[in-house]
Amino acid sequence: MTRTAPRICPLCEATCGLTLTIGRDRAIGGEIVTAARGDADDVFSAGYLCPKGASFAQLDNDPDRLDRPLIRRDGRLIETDWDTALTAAVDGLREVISTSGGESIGFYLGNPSAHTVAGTMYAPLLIRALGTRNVFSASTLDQMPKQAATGYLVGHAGTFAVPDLDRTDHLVIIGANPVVSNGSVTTAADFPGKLTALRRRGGRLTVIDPARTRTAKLADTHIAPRPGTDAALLCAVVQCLFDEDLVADDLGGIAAHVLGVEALRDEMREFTPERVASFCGVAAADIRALTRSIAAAESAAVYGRMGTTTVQFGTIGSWLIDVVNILTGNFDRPGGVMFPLAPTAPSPRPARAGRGFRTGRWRSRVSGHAEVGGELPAVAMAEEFETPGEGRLRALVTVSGNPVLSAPNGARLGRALHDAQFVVCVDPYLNETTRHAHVVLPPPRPSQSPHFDAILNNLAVRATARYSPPVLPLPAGRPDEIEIVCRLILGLSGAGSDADPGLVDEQVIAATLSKEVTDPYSPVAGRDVASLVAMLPDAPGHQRRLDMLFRLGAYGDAFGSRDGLTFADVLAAPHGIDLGPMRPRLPGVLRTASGKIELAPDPLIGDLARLSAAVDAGGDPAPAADGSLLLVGRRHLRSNNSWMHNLPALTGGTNRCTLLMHPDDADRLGISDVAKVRGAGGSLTVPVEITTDIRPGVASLPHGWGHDVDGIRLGVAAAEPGVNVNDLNDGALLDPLSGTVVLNGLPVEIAPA
Ligand SMILES: Nc1nc2c(c(=O)[nH]1)N[C@H]1C(S)=C(S)[C@@H](COP(=O)(O)OP(=O)(O)OC[C@H]3O[C@@H](n4cnc5c(=O)[nH]c(N)nc54)[C@H](O)[C@@H]3O)O[C@H]1N2
Ligand SMILES: Nc1nc2c(c(=O)[nH]1)N[C@H]1C(S)=C(S)[C@@H](COP(=O)(O)OP(=O)(O)OC[C@H]3O[C@@H](n4cnc5c(=O)[nH]c(N)nc54)[C@H](O)[C@@H]3O)O[C@H]1N2
Ligand code: SF4
Ligand SMILES: [Mo]
Repeated sequence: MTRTAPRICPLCEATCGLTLTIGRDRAIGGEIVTAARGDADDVFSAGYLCPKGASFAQLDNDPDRLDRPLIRRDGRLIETDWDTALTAAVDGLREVISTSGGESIGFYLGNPSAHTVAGTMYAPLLIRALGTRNVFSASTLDQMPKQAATGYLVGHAGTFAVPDLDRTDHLVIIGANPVVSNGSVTTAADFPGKLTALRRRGGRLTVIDPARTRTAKLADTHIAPRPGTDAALLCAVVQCLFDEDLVADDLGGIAAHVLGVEALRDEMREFTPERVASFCGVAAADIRALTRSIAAAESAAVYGRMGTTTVQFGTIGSWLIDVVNILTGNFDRPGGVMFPLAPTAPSPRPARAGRGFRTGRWRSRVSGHAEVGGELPAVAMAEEFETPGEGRLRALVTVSGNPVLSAPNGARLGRALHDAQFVVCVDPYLNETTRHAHVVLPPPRPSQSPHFDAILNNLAVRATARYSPPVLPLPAGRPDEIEIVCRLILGLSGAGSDADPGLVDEQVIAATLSKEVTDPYSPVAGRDVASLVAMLPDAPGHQRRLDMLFRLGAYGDAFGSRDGLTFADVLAAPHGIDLGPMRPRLPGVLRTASGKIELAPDPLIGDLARLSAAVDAGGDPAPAADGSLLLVGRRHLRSNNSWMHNLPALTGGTNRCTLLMHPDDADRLGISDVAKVRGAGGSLTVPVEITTDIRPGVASLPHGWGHDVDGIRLGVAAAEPGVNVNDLNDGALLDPLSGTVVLNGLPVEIAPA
């Protein structure tokens, strides 16, 4: 007997609806997931899935997944029971707090947390309970520059404008490969299909990428710049818009909400296409043609990702992308870039001046890196452990992170964790990072966990309300990830790790509603908190919170005072509820101090001098005979950062850890099959693939590999370990405005092995 159940895929930002097949497994005498296919009825993804989603069953049943918690005894990690593990975790952390203070605990939040209820709705509460400002995450290996740029522009670092993929006439993709990544900081299922649809309706696709990626191969125009130079190229686009009088009349209708156009014009004056051309490795005529094609399009959306953020000028590059959208009249309008409105986001309030966005509210102890978005650079973790003195890190809590592989200089971090007083990892695998833990608390299988995209819905190109309850029951006494995190929170707060985890939710509910009822613009203004709480369902805490958020949100029933969504409605719609396309949201979303879009904020303008100096120094040196190349990253459709190399369905074939090089470079350096690559952080010997799909002077190596260390339990991955590209990187090159490390455009030396 088999049955099926819908489940939103947790494996990337596309949030596809899956249909899981569930059957009895004779060996375990219970139900397991046996297959996954796309859910044709899902209101968001309409049946799309990729190979990762299709391997859901293998992921769920991976024999290397930890079922029981681990605790370190006499130097070895051994299995234990949940009460012992949770008590040990809380006691160990409290001990560090009492002897060295809360600041001596670091917290690292990894990528999969963006896809779990525990990560999105509970991890922030755990950070608060730890009481530390030493917070690190994958954001400073990823999109923090976009957050900072957005913060300066609109006053809030989480209010992103995303490309209106379904309606745009010209999509300009810079430094992203959504045909492989399935999109990022833009949630859209079937990104490849949307690109095809764009072409079919007569629209244009431009891709700017030093590699001729699968996305670039779909483009009408592919521009291959030198890595790390997009900010200069975008300055030239802006300069050209002003110079050729291509700025949209009234900025497409939003000029009243925009400050700083003239200041920006002055700042861009020197960045002519002719000046930046050799630095960018792009002909001035091509930059002018690009500019004119964006300005001439009925609608256009410029979209940038990893290739524009994890670079030396990441924040100004991210800023300039939206500057181009704004100047060409494509900001906050259909077909341009727009602000999504998720069903659990607070319902829109009238425009008001806010506090604006600031960084540097605190600084890292050793290098003095500025705090950005409440975080310090992930690459600063190791030195914070190593360097003696007041405030030294002595403990680390990780939730869904593998920074030893995913961050530069992981070997150094690994040594620091090995010597740390206490390390707690909430993670289902014993891997390169968690092998250093004193306690490992594994979440259950995805099939045993609920799913709701509390973060990604805020980035979705179309609003939907979708929730997946757990598909399979938890074994008795086995906490889910929400309970694991709640029990840590309660243990740290002194309530005891055995207190009712629902207390955490009730506190959030009480605090949220108390604030809402006193806000004159809230849909529940003036109402009685206790009577609102009484309307929430008798259900698990996270469902009570979701019910509250839906009912307070733009599509909600305002706790019975209007027609609208409740959690019960969403639960009753297993394939989701469609809430329509994005709608204009200016000026309501603005929270800058001026209450306007601040087009030329001081910190960004200030960083232009650094860019200008790089342009002057840069030029396009003929590829040096000594083998200096710029290294970029790449992703594979059947890979997911560092943690999905353990599934047989996803390994082998083209999913290999190889160095891509252009034949001109390979010939010049005498490289045919294996190369030695040296960076500031170390060197690696790597198999080479020679291809014209990469710009001369550039090489590409994927990340997340290097599973050849002792003490991990990843049998499949260890059989084909690959090398860890981040061992080449000493983490010293950062985008100063966001603390984000350079992962793309890293200088390396390449020689035959
Ligand atoms: N050179 C280079 N380095 C890069 C990048 C690059 O392009 N080039 N990309 C960067 C980017 S964009 C990112 S986001 C980071 C990612 O880096 P991280 O976020 O640090 O780590 P991941 O490699 O995604 O590892 C995820 C961890 O989460 C665990 N996990 C999986 N599912 C769950 C779950 O449901 N719950 C919990 N608690 N844990 C879970 C896995 O076992 C694994 O240990 O890597 C960055 N590193
Ligand atoms: N299959 C798969 N999907 C994934 C992931 C995965 O590991 N595998 N990871 C997920 C995560 S965590 C993220 S953050 C997203 C990332 O999603 P994307 O950003 O779409 O993915 P990347 O492959 O990193 O694309 C970056 C592109 O930038 C190019 N590039 C490098 N340097 C430069 C530069 O200086 N300028 C320009 N213009 N381009 C440059 C690279 O050649 C590459 O094609 O993908 C997510 N989806
Ligand atoms: S694109 Fe693939 S990994 Fe991403 S959500 Fe869809 S099925 Fe899952
Ligand atoms: Mo990422």
